[in-house]
Amino acid sequence: MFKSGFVAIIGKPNVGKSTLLNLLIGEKIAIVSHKPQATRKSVKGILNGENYQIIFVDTPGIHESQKKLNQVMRKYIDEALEDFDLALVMTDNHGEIDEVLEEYLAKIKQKNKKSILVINKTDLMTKEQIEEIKEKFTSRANFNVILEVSLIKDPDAKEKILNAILELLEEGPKYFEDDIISTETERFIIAEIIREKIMNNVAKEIPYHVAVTVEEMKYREEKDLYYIRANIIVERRAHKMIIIGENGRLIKEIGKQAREEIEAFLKTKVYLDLWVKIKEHWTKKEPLIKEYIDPRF
Ligand SMILES: Nc1nc2c(ncn2[C@@H]2O[C@H](COP(=O)(O)OP(=O)(O)OP(=O)(O)O)[C@@H](O)[C@H]2O)c(=O)[nH]1
Ligand SMILES: [Mg+2]
Repeated sequence: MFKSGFVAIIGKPNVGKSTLLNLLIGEKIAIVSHKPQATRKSVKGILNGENYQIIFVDTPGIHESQKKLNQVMRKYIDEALEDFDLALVMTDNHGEIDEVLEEYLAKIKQKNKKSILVINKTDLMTKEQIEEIKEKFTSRANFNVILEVSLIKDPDAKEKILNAILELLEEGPKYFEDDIISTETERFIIAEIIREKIMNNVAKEIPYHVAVTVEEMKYREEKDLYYIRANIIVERRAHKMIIIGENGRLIKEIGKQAREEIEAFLKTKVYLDLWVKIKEHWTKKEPLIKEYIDPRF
């Protein structure tokens, strides 16, 4: 029997959803940050086995805020929960459940879909804390399976989660060709790699006002490298100055880290040309948000 299905990965920000997607797929397709709200749109990853195909949908962390950018991000979570076969609800050592997460748990229940609770980051928890979190979640929703893992410390975390998913998935068709691991474009993944380096190198709130778009990407045969030109879009002049840094030091470091990772991703040499542009109030304007966070628009 061939099994397949769409698995929506949902949870509060920073619980490890994107870490899980990358672990399951075996390649880095989603960015990871110690800062919350790293993921801004849903990212699909496809895992093929001999008798199965699983399409994982990583989503932005569930978070209540009236800010326009957050509202657009929420739409991606809603979209992922429009049509799915199994929900993988993830939490971490904080075990946070708030009203919005409860809304989504209710939605899963109402759709009568199967679900798995993954309690992640057990490396940071005592047994008692794990039990407390388990109780908190099971008193609010029914899960078919509950798993306790540390994605970064348990060598068998991937196998545990994958086996639980395969148990619950039903017979289904192959939706994608075998050689596709993601439906995201190269340009999107490259822009995200750059944004990840900004998130992890630039202090405080600034990364929340930053978007990255890849404007040009071409192979230069004579030099045997990819020329990639990307814009780092900020809202204010002060943010531009901070990202550039004294004598351009910070942007150089961001560029170096991003280039190395893009080279590993494309498996070629890369010349990365970064430009910081100011677009006032872009995080308040829906058409601009969509254009900047999702190359489909
Ligand atoms: N200690 C510990 N940290 C972990 C574990 N799994 C993931 N992390 C870290 O948790 C942070 C958040 O991980 P992400 O995968 O970006 O979390 P996310 O849920 O996708 O976050 P958003 O995209 O913001 O919603 C990163 O710094 C990860 O390295 C774990 O098992 N233990
Ligand atoms: Mg994420």
